[in-house]
Amino acid sequence: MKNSPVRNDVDELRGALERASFVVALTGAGISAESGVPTFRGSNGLWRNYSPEKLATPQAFAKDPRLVWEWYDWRRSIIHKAQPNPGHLALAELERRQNAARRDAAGHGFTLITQNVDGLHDRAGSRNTIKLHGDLWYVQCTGCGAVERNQEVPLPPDNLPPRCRCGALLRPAVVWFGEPLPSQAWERAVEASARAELFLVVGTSAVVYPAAGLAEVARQAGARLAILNPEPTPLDSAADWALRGPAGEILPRLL
Ligand code: BV8
Ligand code: ZN
Repeated sequence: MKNSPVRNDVDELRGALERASFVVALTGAGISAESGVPTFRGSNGLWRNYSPEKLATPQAFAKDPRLVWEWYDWRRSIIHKAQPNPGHLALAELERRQNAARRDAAGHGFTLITQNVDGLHDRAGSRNTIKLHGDLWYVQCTGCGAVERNQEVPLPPDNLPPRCRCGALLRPAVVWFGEPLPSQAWERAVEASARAELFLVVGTSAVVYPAAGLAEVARQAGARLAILNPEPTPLDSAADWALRGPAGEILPRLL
């Protein structure tokens, strides 16, 4: 546990960011909140009074694939209209700066790890993003395993749940509760977190594992931790900085 008080100084964190050679950012649904995308556990996250934890499971899909697809279709229609916000854009700019610095000094770099499935980091220009929980713009066949991009919004109601050419049900290519994370993404995320000098945790309630555990991997390896969230999180007490505010406001001030 940390003994010095947690600091909330943006200028100090900006200084640490400028000096850091390898930076990692872990993002959650909160970074997309200012783009109008409901968060998982926030008050506006509910859909027809279902809790996401109940819908984002293989059991819910097995029981009622149409209901689960109606939820994803609703989220896809919101995300389709949403725009990346200054928080997404700032992380894309940070990646460009860190990579430019890398050309001068070895070891410089930046890795973005996201729990989000909305694709807004891609649309903001982030390049080497590790998607721990998949991407709702891809579908996966429960029969033949084929994975393909599907950006149809809305999905035709008479074709819900959608089916593969092989006849089996298609599912969103995302990780549900109780399912393992894609091993390659997870290994890359652990490797980057263990190299980080500075680990930013942006817009996540840090309750979902193993994703939230990456902050501990980084801290154990000597990284300093900065939490950016309007609300307190379980990681705050272990953090060097806890900046209380929206990501769209704080991240641009760090550049
Ligand atoms: C696994 C994809 C093992 C789908 C998601 C008991 C039973 C079963 C499982 C478990 C259990 N106890 C623990 C577990 C493990 C479970 C887990 O952690 N559960 C939690 C709820 C306790 N984890 C799993 O099941 C994982 N798999 O463990 O597998 C295994 C291993 C081998 C073999 C077999 C099995 C899989 C977890 C992945 C689940 N899928 N999403 C989809 O999106 O549809 S997780 C889901 O939660 C989203 O990805 C989301 O990103 C993620 C985390 O939530 P947050 O991003 O943090 O969002 P949230 O709404 O919670 O918070 C938003 C935050 O933003 C808030 O703090 C808010 O203050 C802040 N905010 C708001 N506005 C702003 C802001 N911040 C900044 N700026 C703003 N403007
Ligand atoms: Zn198929």
